[in-house]
Amino acid sequence: MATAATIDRVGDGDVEAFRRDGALCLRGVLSSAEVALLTAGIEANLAHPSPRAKVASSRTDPGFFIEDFCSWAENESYRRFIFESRLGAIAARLTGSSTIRLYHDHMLTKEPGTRQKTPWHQDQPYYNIDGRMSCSFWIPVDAVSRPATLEFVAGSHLGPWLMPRTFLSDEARWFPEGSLAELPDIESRRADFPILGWAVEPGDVIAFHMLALHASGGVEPGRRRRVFSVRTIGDDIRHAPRSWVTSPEFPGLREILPAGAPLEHPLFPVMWRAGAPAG
Ligand SMILES: O=C(O)CCC(=O)C(=O)O
Repeated sequence: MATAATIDRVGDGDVEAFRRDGALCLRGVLSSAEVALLTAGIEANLAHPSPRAKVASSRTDPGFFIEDFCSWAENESYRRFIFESRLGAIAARLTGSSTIRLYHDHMLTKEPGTRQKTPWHQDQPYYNIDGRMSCSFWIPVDAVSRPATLEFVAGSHLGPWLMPRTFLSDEARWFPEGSLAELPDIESRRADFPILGWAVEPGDVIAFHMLALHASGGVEPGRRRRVFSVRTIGDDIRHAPRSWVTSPEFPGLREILPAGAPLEHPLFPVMWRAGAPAG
């Protein structure tokens, strides 16, 4: 799938930006065939959501925000996209890892006119993993405007873990109340934070660290915002079973993979390994 036009897109400056800011936009990384493959995967997913799918907008929202998780094993287009694109190689370069595994996939579609914003949060406190070598990709198959796109607080991935809460009802269902610092009120003091964000086109990919604080806007009437996220993990990531239900959940994993173990398990297949022949 990777073509001459899609290779050698990640330079030293990109690696520096990822490590300094915790997020960067890589332009034109995907070919039109890869975007078409991913679009087919998202449409198949929307037509047949898994039992893990969640509606993340309220009933009164004029649009609709739907998320689904961990669908790669049953969605052939997702599977081909994840394992045949250069995302694994890019994650290896950005994180400095010798092996990149898939952690999970996450579809996030906002239909036209969705008002529901995605509140500021870090991803890793919702997960069952410790370690720093992480790279998630936020991959739109539709053009996304600057007001609707994913935004980041630059450098926040270097700071502490912050309290994860439910997006709609603001409840602490993961770490117990008081056990992590609360998020600052970024929206009411935006000028005080180094906020990054990029309007994006199909083919562009946003890469970010799982501790980077991020949020997104609603979408304009008449514009869909279909996004697929590929979450990848590198060399130092370890299993951190929790006493609560993580998002996403990996049922039964705690019984077979001890705390502190690398995620060397078929649930987390290798996407890229140093020295392996290109596929
Ligand atoms: O797409 C969105 O609105 C939110 C995305 C997000 O939070 C993520 O990919 O971790």
